[in-house]
Parts: sequence; C-alpha cells; structure tokens
Amino acid sequence: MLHFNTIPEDYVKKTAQCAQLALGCSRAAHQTALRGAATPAQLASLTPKVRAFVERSAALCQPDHVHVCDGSEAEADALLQFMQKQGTLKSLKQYDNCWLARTDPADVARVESRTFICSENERDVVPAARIGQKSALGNYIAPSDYENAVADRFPGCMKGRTMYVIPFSMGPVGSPLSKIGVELTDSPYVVYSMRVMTRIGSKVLEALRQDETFVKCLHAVGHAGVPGWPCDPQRTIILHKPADDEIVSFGSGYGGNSLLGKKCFALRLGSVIARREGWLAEHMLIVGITNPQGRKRYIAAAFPSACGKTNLAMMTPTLPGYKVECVGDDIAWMKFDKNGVLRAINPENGFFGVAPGTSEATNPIAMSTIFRNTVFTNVAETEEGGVWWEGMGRAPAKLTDWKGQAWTPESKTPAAHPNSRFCTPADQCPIIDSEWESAEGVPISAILLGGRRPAGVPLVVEARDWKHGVFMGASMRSESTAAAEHSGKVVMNDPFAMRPFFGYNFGEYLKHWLSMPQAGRKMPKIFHVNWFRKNDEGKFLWPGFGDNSRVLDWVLRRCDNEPCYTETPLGYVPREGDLNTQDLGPIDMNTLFSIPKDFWLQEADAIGKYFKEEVGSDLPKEMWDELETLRKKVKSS
Ligand code: GTP
Ligand code: SPV
Ligand code: MN
Repeated sequence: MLHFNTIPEDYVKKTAQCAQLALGCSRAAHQTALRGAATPAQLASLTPKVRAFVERSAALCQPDHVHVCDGSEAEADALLQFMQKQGTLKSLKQYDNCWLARTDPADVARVESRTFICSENERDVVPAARIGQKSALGNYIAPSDYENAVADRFPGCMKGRTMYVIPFSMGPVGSPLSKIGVELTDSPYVVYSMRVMTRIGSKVLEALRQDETFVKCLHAVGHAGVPGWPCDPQRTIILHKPADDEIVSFGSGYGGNSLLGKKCFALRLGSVIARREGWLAEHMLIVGITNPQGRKRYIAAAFPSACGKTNLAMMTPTLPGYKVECVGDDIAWMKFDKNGVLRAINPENGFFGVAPGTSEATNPIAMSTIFRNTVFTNVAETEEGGVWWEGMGRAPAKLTDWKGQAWTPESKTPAAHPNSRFCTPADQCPIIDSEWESAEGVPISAILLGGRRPAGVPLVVEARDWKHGVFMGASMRSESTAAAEHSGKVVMNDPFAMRPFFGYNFGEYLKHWLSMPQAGRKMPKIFHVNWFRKNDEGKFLWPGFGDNSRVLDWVLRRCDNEPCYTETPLGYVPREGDLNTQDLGPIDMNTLFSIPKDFWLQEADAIGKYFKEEVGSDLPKEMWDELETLRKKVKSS
C-alpha cells in the first residue's frame, strides 16, 4: 500500500476554489487563459474512485492548484501559452501550430535501469534464473522499497505547481478492447503530449461513469533540471504495480518515462492484463496492405525501439499496384474474436516517432504528416523557424542544435539528438487506415519479428509453425539504439522487441504465447525479417523502406499458401526468383540470404546461454526443443 495521507479538509476547500483552473501562473492569468474550463463542479463530477485518487495524490504532492483536463481547444491554447512563457516550448514559425521543446540534455530517452515492476513475489517479475540478481528482462522492486521510493520523492513535490488530472483512453473511447487511465502530472508538456498520443478529457470521464475501472498513473518531474525543463535525472524512477493497476513515475519528463499511457500502461501493465484476460499487448505496428488484385490484409510487426516500425507502418511501396495503410506504429493490442480471428487495435492516438532518418526519400508519408499540430523535441532549428535532423537532407549552413547552441555542417556533434522525436496526431497521416479506430480491431494475417542484425541473419524467414515462431521471438537480438540509455552499437537480446516492456516473468510470457493456438482459431503465420544486414564495407545489402514491400508481397503470397519457398535450417525462405526484385538494380541476394554455418552454431550457443542464464527453469520446454532442432538442422546443413 502506498502511504498517501488523507486529504485535509481545508485542502479540499482550497482545491475547490482554485479549480477554476490553474496553470501554475498567477491566478488571474490562468483564469483568463482557461475561462470556461474546469470548475468546482467538474472536480465534484469525478467518479468517487478518480476523486479519491486525485485527493490522496494532491495531499501527497501538495500542488498549488488542481486542474481537471477537459481536452478542449481552449485548454490546449492555454497550455501552449503557459509553456511558451515558461520557456518549455518555442513556436516553429515555418509551420502551422508546431512547437519545439529542448529537454535537459540529461533527460533524452527511456531509462531502463531505473524502471521497475513491483509484486509480492520476485518470481512474478523475474525469471527463475535471476532471482535475487539483476535481470536483463525487467527490474524487480519489493513492495516496501516501492513505498520508500515514493515516500522519498513525492511528498510536496508539486509545491508551487499545478497538478493536472488527465483522464485518458487507450483505444477508441467505448471500444470493448480499450482501457482507461488517469494520469496526474505537474508537466504541461506531458498534458499536451498526452492529448496527442491518447484520447483525453470529458468524454473519457463520461465513459468512467459507466465503468469505474482505470489505471492510476502518478507522474512528477521533480525540481532539478534546466530552465523550461524541470526534471531530476539523479532521482528518476519509473514504478509499476500491476496488482494495484498503478504506475508512479518521477524525475523525467520525456517519452515513455512520462507519457504513462504508452510503454508503462499499454505494454507493461497491458501485458499483465492481457495475460489475465487471454489476449496480447505487444510492441508492434499494425499496417493494412492491399495487393494489386485488390485484396487487403493486415499484418503486425514487432521491431525493437528505433528499428523501423514507424517506417514500415507508413511505407510507400515501390512494387506497382500495392497500397499500404497505417493503423498504428508502435503498440498493438490483439485478441482472438469469437470466430477465431486475431484482431488488433492501436491503443494510441498519435505517433511519437524517431525524427533522425525521416526524409522525403525514406518516409514521405511521415513528412506529409508532421508539419502541422506537432511537438518536436530535441531536433535542430533552422534560422527560418523550421526543423532539421540528420538524414533529412542537406544540412543548412547555420542551425541551432538540440542543446540550443549554434551549429554548422562542420560541427563534430549531431545537430539533432539521435532519439529526437515528433509527437503528431495519427489522424493527420494521409494513409491512415479507414478502420484504424474500428472498435473490434482489424484482422491480422501475419506477424513479423525483426531487428537490426548487421551479420548472419537473412532478409526474411518464415517460421515452420506457431511454436517455431514463438522461438524466433524468444531468440530475437538487435543492435542497441538511442531510444534508451544504452551506449554503443552492441547486439543485445530483445525478445519480441519487448525486453524493456515486459510486465511479468518472460518465461510465463512465452507460455502465454504458446497457449494461443486453440481449436477454431486461425493462427497468423510468423516471419522474421532483417532490413539491416551489411556487406564487408559496412553498407546495407538491402535498400529497405519502400522496397520492403517486396518482402511483404512474399509474406502475403505465403499467407495464401503459394509454394514460393524453400526450406532452410532457419525456416522457409524465398527460392531464387520468388522475391520480386524487378527494377531494383543489382542486389547481392546470395549474401542477403546466406546462412553461415559457423555464425549460426555460435548464435545457437548464444541463445542457449541466454535462455539458461536469464530464464532458467521458467523457460517452456518447447523453447529448448526448438533450439535443439535449430542446432541439428544447422549442423547437418
Ligand atoms: P520506436 O518508436 O523507438 O519504437 O521505433 P520504430 O521501430 O518506430 O523506429 P523507426 O521506424 O522510427 O526507425 C528508426 C530508424 O530506422 C530511422 O532512422 C529510420 O530511418 C531507420 N529505418 C527504418 N526502416 C529502415 C529500413 O528499411 N532500412 C534502413 N536501412 N533503415 C531503416
Ligand atoms: C520506444 O523507445 O520504443 C519508443 C519511444 O517508442 S518511448 O515512448 O520513449 O518509449
Ligand atoms: Mn516503441
């Protein structure tokens, strides 16, 4: 139990007086700014459980004001005005309603080392092999340490500030697959971002009146940091307590650390809820593909952070006659319906996408999505009030870099932070799928898994069956990226692209996946892809991006059971000529699909070591069997 104090009587009165909306600035100013927004009546209109959560959190954090977000345009305008005054956001004059934020340089990515899952039993969180030790598959925190971490940081942490109450829905409001959360935060940047990334405001409160279930999300930035970007990197902690539907986050204002609907709720708590309720919460994009014959199918794909989900979700196919439409770019909630079809929703409402590498050449759809109503964080700024990042095209002669310093093409440091991002409404995407808000979700025909593998791993491999596909997911590895605090490009295990996002014991997660095939269910085919294989000179062997449609074409033909494959020790791959490479120019297909025996024997050893050292007796036996099969097949190849 968290030791929240009960709210003092005079605080309730004060809150009621101040509920005429408080943006932390002088009362007169915020009253003008937010006239017509929350009222004492609105506070009173919270459901009893939400109100109790707000009151005990307010008593703990002691904000000067409490503001219940209604999600209105007036509220958004007031937040923008306030953030400009605070120096958190700057208007980007070149575009319509676009904003630039620069974080404290110490607060730029997810901090996995300070992210914890709390449960009575460590084994609920950490696989058998790592009990009492550091686990690569999620950090455990005991309930008493959790309480202490909160007690050390939260009392009085919102003094002088406003506590915003953000009722939000993950998924379309009212969909049977959607879930509700309430985030309390002292960061207006978080409020504004949550308004883009989730559905917030009065309509969610309305839905809560039908069903009072919600996830409690408490977030505070702390009092260190730089002007305009309060944070406390030294004391940052991100806590999850699945048993109480509770998330508590302190010290960081950026990304998945602070937009608590995203990784904390939709994946970490989401995976726990999904297991309990028999569905899947995954780090996957969802995309619709129409082939030249006009047949449309949807696929989901799990790639680790900064490994190509947004790009695939918005792809412009180079294969003639193909059409791609986007349902989501980061998270999929998937459930078998009563007809045995796996259906997916995107629980999000916006894209929090990696900026560097996004260009007219790589992702023209993103480029036509993001220059309206967008918050850019840690990108470089041009003299004209526009944005720039590495990979966008030629660098302008003069820029202001992500730290606010003058930058020229001769500068030795990147102009934009490698994990700089855009936060943009999904419905602005010109290829957003007509069914993207469908309450029942879209039917999934195939699941792709993949990562950044510079060596040894073929462009595409189809799993022989579901169990083999689960093994492929369990043994996924990828080069680390800037999305978290890891430095250097080391190949790390990232099973199902979920390593930083498991809410429970990974061994149990695998058992849950293995339990999916049931009578009457139509199982999607599973594939592993790798757009990132390099030649000896370190150049990518595959052009990627729009040309990935050639791989999707093969995937869909395999979903139709076309016999366009040959068997290898790793699974099924296209035979020579099966992959459509028309008009592609010279591609070293032999190297792209080669399966070096030594590499794969080492890979099998590495997978075995990982299974043994990180999972141990919680690993389902099926995974050992699959590893043995792999080893045998490679040996005899
Ligand atoms: P998160 O939002 O962190 O979960 O990442 P994401 O998986 O959505 O990654 P994203 O699509 O934003 O890609 C990140 C980087 O990978 C960008 O710099 C892209 O340009 C690059 N990238 C994406 N697809 C390809 C590809 O097919 N080939 C190559 N070479 N690079 C790619
Ligand atoms: C990721 O790192 O996978 C992201 C960005 O999608 S964040 O929301 O910061 O986790
Ligand atoms: Mn992600």
